[in-house]
Amino acid sequence: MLKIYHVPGTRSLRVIWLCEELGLDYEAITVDFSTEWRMRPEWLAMNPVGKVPVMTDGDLKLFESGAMVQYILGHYGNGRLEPVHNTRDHALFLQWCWFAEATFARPLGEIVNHRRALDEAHQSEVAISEMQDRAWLCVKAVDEALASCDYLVANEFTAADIMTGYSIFLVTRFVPRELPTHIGAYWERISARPAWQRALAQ
Ligand SMILES: N[C@@H](CCC(=O)N[C@@H](CS)C(=O)NCC(=O)O)C(=O)O
Repeated sequence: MLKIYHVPGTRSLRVIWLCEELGLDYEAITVDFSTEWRMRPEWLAMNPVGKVPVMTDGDLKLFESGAMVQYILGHYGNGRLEPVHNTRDHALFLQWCWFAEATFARPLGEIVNHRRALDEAHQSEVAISEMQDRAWLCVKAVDEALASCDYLVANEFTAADIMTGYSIFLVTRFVPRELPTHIGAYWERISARPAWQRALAQ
């Protein structure tokens, strides 16, 4: 069975959301998010940089949320929630999946890290605002992509919406600005999905 090492509010939500959408059996194991706990040799053996999530399937261990999503689609998806491989739509699907983590979630994660790692006297509102601006460029890119469609790829809900949806969730928590029209409606649409609601409740 898939075991997902989970901390509420973190990227493990992507993996749980996907399992819920696909109706897969999985075990969510909630772990401690303190730096002390994550930097213990036992956890570093699970994730070499001491982050979450981690997912195991038998003796396979993965420590990148996007890789977990692609592995689950490949092994248990039966073609659901992704376009046919080696098509133009699949290329766009890969682009949005990577964009969601490598470009969009990056400044948002750094806002969280900045606030957690530094005491208040050393936190820089200028640095945080710069990271929020970087995230906002991504918000605008997603907004524009959704101007004439309901979902990012082939106008159907796919795992690219799960990857991106989690990044938008971070925006709603760490960037105090109102989402533009299209991405705002999209977030309402995808966050109303029962599978996301069940993931959030874990
Ligand atoms: N690219 C990694 C990022 C993992 C990551 O940054 N996880 C956050 C929680 S969502 C974390 O563990 N942060 C603690 C830290 O960086 O110290 C992924 O997608 O799994």
